[in-house]
Amino acid sequence: MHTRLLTFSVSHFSEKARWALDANGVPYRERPLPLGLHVPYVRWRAPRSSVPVLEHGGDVVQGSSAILDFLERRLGGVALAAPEQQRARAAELEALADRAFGGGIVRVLYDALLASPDDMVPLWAPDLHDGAPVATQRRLYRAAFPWLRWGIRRTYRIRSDTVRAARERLIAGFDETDRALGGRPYLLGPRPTRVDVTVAALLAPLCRPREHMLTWPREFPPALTELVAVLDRRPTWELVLRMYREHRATRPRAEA
Ligand SMILES: N[C@@H](CCC(=O)N[C@@H](CS)C(=O)NCC(=O)O)C(=O)O
Repeated sequence: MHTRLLTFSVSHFSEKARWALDANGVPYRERPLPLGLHVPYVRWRAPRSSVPVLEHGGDVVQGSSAILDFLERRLGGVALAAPEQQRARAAELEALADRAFGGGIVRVLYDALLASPDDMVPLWAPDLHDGAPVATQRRLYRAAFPWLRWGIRRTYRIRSDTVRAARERLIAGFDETDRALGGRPYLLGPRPTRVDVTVAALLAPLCRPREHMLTWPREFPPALTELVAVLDRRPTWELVLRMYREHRATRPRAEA
């Protein structure tokens, strides 16, 4: 039966789904979609335009958490399942991470990085050595950059007030996940679960773990450098780096 994951290479919610599929050894093909043109393609198959979308036989599942649920319930992929008695807590923490880190990172990072096509274009069209015509894609993204920047700012409602609120939510999210860790190795205790994968995948664009398949900009603009100074070395940040180092070393690395 064919299993296909529709993504953007750069999408951190797609990374969450990709990681869960990989961790469970589920064979699938990834179809990274071109930014902007993804809208009609995804809407033709699913209710909204967002990725990730999992297609498995006749089933179409949209949204990273729904994909992880489908993986557990329908494909027997329980490697990252939360222990039965902690299911409610797991759902609560995953929702917090989706909101504070998933939503927060998009606004804060795009607001800063959309200033420079040199930062963004290699992330939209990474060289993953898969034969994709990367040079052509990059040329097209560069040509369409002003239009894409406008569309992204509009889609995610990126304005100074929403970016400020996203930054605050992001920091408050760290407060909560630091507290939840409480000195333990993982958010629900002694072994990693989908909650840790969610936090790691969604914060990766900020924490920039070396094992990530994308090469994030080493030099951040000042707004992001300041945010990094507030958050690095905190337990949640350490968790992200450790999750990638110890549980995600299998992906090919992209050249910027
Ligand atoms: N709650 C969704 C959020 C997905 C999401 O925001 N996806 C972004 C990429 S990271 C996207 O597809 N944005 C473009 C669009 O919505 O058309 C999930 O968990 O999958």
